[in-house]
Amino acid sequence: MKLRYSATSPYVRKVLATAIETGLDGQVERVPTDPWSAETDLPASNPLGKVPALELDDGMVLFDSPVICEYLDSLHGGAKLHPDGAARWPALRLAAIGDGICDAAINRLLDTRRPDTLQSADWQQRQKAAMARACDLLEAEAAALDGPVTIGQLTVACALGYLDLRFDADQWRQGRPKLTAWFEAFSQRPSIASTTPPK
Ligand SMILES: N[C@@H](CCC(=O)N[C@@H](CS)C(=O)NCC(=O)O)C(=O)O
Repeated sequence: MKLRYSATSPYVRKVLATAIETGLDGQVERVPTDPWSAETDLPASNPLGKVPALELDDGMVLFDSPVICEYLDSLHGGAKLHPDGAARWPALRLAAIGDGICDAAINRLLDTRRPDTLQSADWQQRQKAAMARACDLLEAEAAALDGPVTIGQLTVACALGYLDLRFDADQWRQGRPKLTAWFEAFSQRPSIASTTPPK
């Protein structure tokens, strides 16, 4: 399997963390890819032009990180990151919150990179507010982050790591002691510690 990846993408990080947690890291060849490069051939793999994209040995390409993570989770016999039964929906809900933080953060970041005259303060504020509300929910529901590791915790950890990378000035830890403590502890896991994005 070949993973089209960029080292700073939180979605890619989640896929790499999933590969490590599932023991499949050695089977995933990493292909550095800049989705923003004019020369990139990424759209030939993923017409949406986004990383991550996972090229399988039979030629099929999987994209959108939740699909890739669930695929990797289907390939091993250990404890599942996408549990069945009652634990499934809380795990997927956490994952959706984490992915949503990333979506809002990237929307906001991309707007800050537009020419000044094209930027929208309202749009950036809307994304910032969504990020803050999602972090507030995680603080209020911090107990849900305990327990066996799932795709939910991995996604949230990658999202908070992305806030540290791109929106350090927001100081997401402020007023959120439970989430802060959980993140510091969870970040010791090899799957998270070894995938920290470069500053
Ligand atoms: N929903 C997608 C989001 C992927 C995504 O937005 N990736 C960014 C990098 S962090 C990208 O490749 N952007 C290029 C573009 O939007 O053209 C997923 O979960 O995989």
